[in-house]
Order: sequence, then C-alpha cells, then structure tokens
Amino acid sequence: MLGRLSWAAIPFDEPIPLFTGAAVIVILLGVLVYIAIKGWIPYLWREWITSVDHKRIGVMYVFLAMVMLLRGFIDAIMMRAQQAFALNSGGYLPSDHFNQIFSAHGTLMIFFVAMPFLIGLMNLVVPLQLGVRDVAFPTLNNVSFWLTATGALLVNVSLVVGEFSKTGWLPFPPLSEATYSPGVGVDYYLWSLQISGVGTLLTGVNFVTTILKLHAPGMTYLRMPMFCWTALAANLLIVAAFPVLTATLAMLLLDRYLGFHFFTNEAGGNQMMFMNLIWIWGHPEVYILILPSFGVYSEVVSTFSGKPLFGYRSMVAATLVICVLSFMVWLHHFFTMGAGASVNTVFGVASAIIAVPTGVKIYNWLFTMYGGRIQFSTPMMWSLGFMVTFVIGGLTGVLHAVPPADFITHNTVFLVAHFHNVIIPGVLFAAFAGYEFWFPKAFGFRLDQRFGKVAFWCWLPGFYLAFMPLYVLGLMGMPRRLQHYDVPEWRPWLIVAAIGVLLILAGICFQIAQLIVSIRGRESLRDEVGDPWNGRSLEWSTASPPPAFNFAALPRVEGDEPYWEIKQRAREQQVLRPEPAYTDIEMPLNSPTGFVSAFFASFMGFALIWHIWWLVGVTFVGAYATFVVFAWRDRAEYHIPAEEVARIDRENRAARRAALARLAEAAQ
Ligand code: HEM
Ligand SMILES: [Cu+2]
Repeated sequence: MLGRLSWAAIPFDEPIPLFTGAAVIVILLGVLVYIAIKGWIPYLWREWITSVDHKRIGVMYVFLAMVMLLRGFIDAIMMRAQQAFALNSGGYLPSDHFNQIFSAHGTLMIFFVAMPFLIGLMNLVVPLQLGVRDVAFPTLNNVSFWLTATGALLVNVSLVVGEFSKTGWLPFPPLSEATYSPGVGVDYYLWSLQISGVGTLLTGVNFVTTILKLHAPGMTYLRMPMFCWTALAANLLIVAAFPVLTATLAMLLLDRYLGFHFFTNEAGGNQMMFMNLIWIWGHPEVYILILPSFGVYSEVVSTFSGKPLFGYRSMVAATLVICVLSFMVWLHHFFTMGAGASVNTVFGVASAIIAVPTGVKIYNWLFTMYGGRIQFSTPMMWSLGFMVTFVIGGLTGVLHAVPPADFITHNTVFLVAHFHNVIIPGVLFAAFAGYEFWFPKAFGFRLDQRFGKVAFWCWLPGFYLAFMPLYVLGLMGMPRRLQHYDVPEWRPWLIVAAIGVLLILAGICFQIAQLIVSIRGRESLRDEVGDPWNGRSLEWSTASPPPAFNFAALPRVEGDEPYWEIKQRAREQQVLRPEPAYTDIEMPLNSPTGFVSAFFASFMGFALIWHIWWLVGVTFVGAYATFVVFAWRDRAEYHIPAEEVARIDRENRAARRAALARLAEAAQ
C-alpha cells in the first residue's frame, strides 16, 4: 500500500536531521496558523498564489530563492564547521549525513536559489522594460513557478522523510545507480529536478516568446535594455539545454526503476555517456545563470554612472557569442576522462576563448563608469564587488581550461574555490544588486541603504576569507567532499574558511535586518514617483508598484533609452507628456491551475520516490484533469474600465508633476 515508505524513513536515531526537521515543521505550522488567524489566507490565495501577474510571480520566485538560500547556507555552515573540527576525528557529522549535505547544498543553491532568483527578477522586470502588460503566457508562468516550488519542497521533505542523495549536486553513475545507491536519496533528487525542470523549460518558452514577440511600439530589438537581451539569451539556452537534462535524468530513472543499462557498469552501459550528456546541459546552465546577472550589472552600472551603457552593441554581440560558445566546451569538466591530447586541446582552446567576450563586457562596464558621476548606492557596491572578485574567479577558470593544469586541480577544493569565486560574485551578488535595485519598483519603497552597505561589507571580506584558503588547500592537494582528514597543515586554512563563513552569516543577518527596518520605516523610504534612482529604461516610467496593467497606454519608444529621453524632454519643457486617450484594458484572470497542478505534482513526485503506484495514478489523473478543466474555462479575461485606468494613471502623473516642479524649484 505504501510502497517503500515505513516508519524507518523517519531518522529517529539521528538527532540533527530529526530536530532540525521538527523545528522547521513547527515553524511552518506556526506561520500557517498565524496567517490563518490573521485572516490572510483569502488575500494570499486571491492576490498571490493564483496570480498570473508577472510582477507578483516574480516576487514569489525571489521569496522562494531567499528562503532556499538560508537553507543552503545553513548546509554550508555545517560543512565548514565539520571540516574545521574533523582533523584525525569523525567531527560531529556522520559521513552519511555529510554526503547528503554537500549534495543538498549544491542542488539547492543551483536549482532553487540561483535559478529562481534570476527568473524572479526577469519576471518582475522584463515585461516592464519591454513596455508591455504581461508575459506571453501568463497562466503558464504561474504553473512554472509552482512546479519550481514543488521541486524545492521535495528536496526539503527528504530532510525528514527518508534521505537525500549522497552523490553530489550531479548524480554521477555508477554511484547513483540502484546497485550503489539503493535508497530513496537519488530518487528525491531526480524527481525534484524532473518536476522543476518542466517548470523551467516552460519559463524558457514563455520568455523567448515574450521577448521576441511582445514589444511596446517602437521598441526594436536594438533598443531593448541589456537585461532583456541577456534574459533572451538565457531563455534560449534554457530551451536548448533543459531538454537534454530532462532526457539524461530520464535515462538514469529508467536505469533505476526499470533495470535499463544506459549508464551502468555492466550489460553495455557507459557511465561516460552520462558525463557527456549532463555537461552538455551543465555548461550552458552556467551561462543561463551568469548572462542575466551580467544584464543586471549592465543596468545598475549605467544607471549609477548616469551614462548610457558603453558599447551596447558589442555587449549584445558578446552575449550572443557566449550563448553559442557555451555549447562547445562541455568536455572541460572531464579532461581527466582520457579522451586524448587532441580532443582535450580543442575543448581547452574553446573554453579559453569564452574569456574574450567576457572581457569585452568587463571593459564595457569600466568604460561606462569612466567619466561618469558614480553614485555608490548599494546596487552599485555589489556591482563593484563583483567586478573585482569575478575577474579572479574568471582567471582561475582560464587556468582550468588548460588540460595539464586541470589534471592537477581536478577534484580538489581548488575547483570548489573557483566555481564559488565565479558564482557568488557573478550570480549571487547580481541577485542582491537586482533585489536592491528593483525592490522599490515591486513594493513602492526603497531598502535601507545603511544596512545594505554593512551587509555588503560583511559579505565581501567574508567571501575572500571563506574561499581564498580553498585555492591554497587545493594546491596542497586537498580533495573536495572530504568528511574528515589527517593532514594537520590543512587545518589552519579550514579554520580561516570557517571564520569567513561566520562573516557571511553576519552579512545575511544584516540583510534580514535591512528588510525588517525598511518595512518598518517604509513611509520615509517611499518612492512616490516610481523612479527612485533616476532610471533610464521603461520600468521607471510607471508607478511603484506598477498597476496591474503596467502602463495606462503602451509607451511609444523613440530612442535608445526611452525613459531617459522622455524625462529629459519633460525637464526641458517643464511639462509631462500629454495624457493618453484612456481605454478599457483587458487583463488575464487569475487561475488556480498552477497551484492545483503543483499540488498533484508534489504528491506524484513523492509517490514515485516511494514506489506508491496507486498514488502515482491518482495524482497523475488529478494533474491532467486540472489542465482539462483549465482548457474548458469560458472566461479568461477581465476588463479594467477606462475611468479606473485614468484614475490610477492620473495619480502617478500628479506625483510626477510635483517632482518636476520640485526639480525646477531646486534649479532656480
Ligand atoms: C554562501 C556561501 C557559500 C558557502 C560558504 C559555500 C560552501 C560550500 C562548501 C563548503 C562546499 C563543499 C566543498 C567540498 O566539496 O569540500 C560547497 C559545495 C558546493 N557549492 Fe557552495 N557555498 C556557498 C554558496 C554557494 C552558492 C551561491 C552556490 C551556487 C549558486 C553554491 C554551489 C555549490 C556547489 C554546486 C557545490 C558542489 C556540491 C558537490 O560537491 O556536489 N554554493 N559549497
Ligand atoms: Cu563548464
């Protein structure tokens, strides 16, 4: 009846997961009860859970990412503490548990922190920057979000019911095959990623369509802000690469569930095939993360230097070149496979070439700043921290592209240092910069800058302390994923790394405090006009937060920096653009489809993991029925009457007029 599920799945004999699991459940229940008592459930259901508004969905993605960042970071603290202790001893984490932790940390950070953070920012910003009302398929967008949340949920359920994968953030066979990993850990991993992977692929389709097809009048491709270009590139990569991931994981599932032999050691299986396939997805994945991050930096650097982005066209070209090159370098992840000198050389050279377009970007940002009037706001601080730190990580990447050098560092913590050195400044700092930059757009008030800066000044040195020692350790020969060791010389470096993590922890505490302080003081941080940073692109031309329809009338784009030009004209002539002719606006209705189908998907994933076949059948029918019901709906849209549109828009116009008058006064 319950397949493999029994009381033995609950880790009664392991106090750490048991207590953390219990604590998390208690906290979650507490929050739920609090929300219910406050009577917020109908509001949350109506305005958020079922929302098809890209802005709301964006906020939910970012929220999910932040919660998962805390979880992934706790894993990091546990690993750093373990390695600081575990010289000639077992430390405090049993090896079984340690293996689950590094696997869960990597999986969560890549799939449920970095991805949803950036997809969240794209959701919030891209339609606004394009000057349109929503993405191409709004309901699908909500489905994508909830499928992603389902994946995150399943990874976290494994903490309490059963176990998580012990095979690392990518499930390399033959270790991940049923013979060597007979438990449910790898199945948790596989189904979480299969379900959330569908969500990601749908996001890719949605955003490629949106960016190629939906534009305000006059918004030609070469007038799109850089963030839209990088979002387009990332989503093209998603559409091209994610099916490979799904197929590869499906093959591993067939091996595990039905006794196939794609990647087994025996019966003609070939584990190196898995390496090739997974990295054909895996390397583009790195660029799915880094390209939109570059987009964020482009917007931030240009805004806070008060100048247009230097070399816009070369930036677009560099983005597209990286997009193509990213599919041609996958073998650099396993130079040690033994493909031979010539194959390794080709892939080594191709990998090193990626440094060229990346360098173009760095120079473009530097030239954007050159001669500008730079404002050291928090988003700009993250961007500057990124530029300095990322170059170091990029250089160690080029080093890895040289096969003989890679033979020395392969599988050591030198590699761990390298990829954190690119992904933390490259992606996480970009996420933070974007969060600070667009927070006022989403909520109508800014985040407190002082707390933001303190957080930054904890994170940056914290990062150097936590990861630079790993370069040294790697060269001293320390392998990655070590639960304990017996080399006394390593220990001081590992202690420094642990201190670095404590500093990062302080940074995270300041970020939480920043949010609380800003919400409390929101009246004094209010963004009344909708343009808190003197922005240049269209998202700043509407109110903060924008109305459901974004723009009362779609803006007419006449230059490269649409909003900047509109603003200059208004300042010169001392009047706003004339009022548009207001008309009724049709917007998509909210829909529970995403939530309900994800509800079924969660149970289906759980049932598949535990081999509860009847539940698989029931939930599959449930999910299918949800889509059929959705397809049969007879009302898909609602109307916002012209008077309502006019009222909302006039409010924002009044605020802008007042701001203009204040400016004129200041100038006299
Ligand atoms: C916030 C600070 C972070 C700290 C202190 C940290 C720390 C660590 C540590 C100690 C390991 C294990 C190293 C080993 O194998 O010995 C690790 C692995 C890993 N981390 Fe992080 N990490 C952080 C953030 C991130 C972020 C933001 C990402 C990705 C977006 C990430 C992705 C990974 C991955 C993919 C692995 C490899 C897991 C595996 O071995 O399969 N980490 N990290
Ligand atoms: Cu790669």
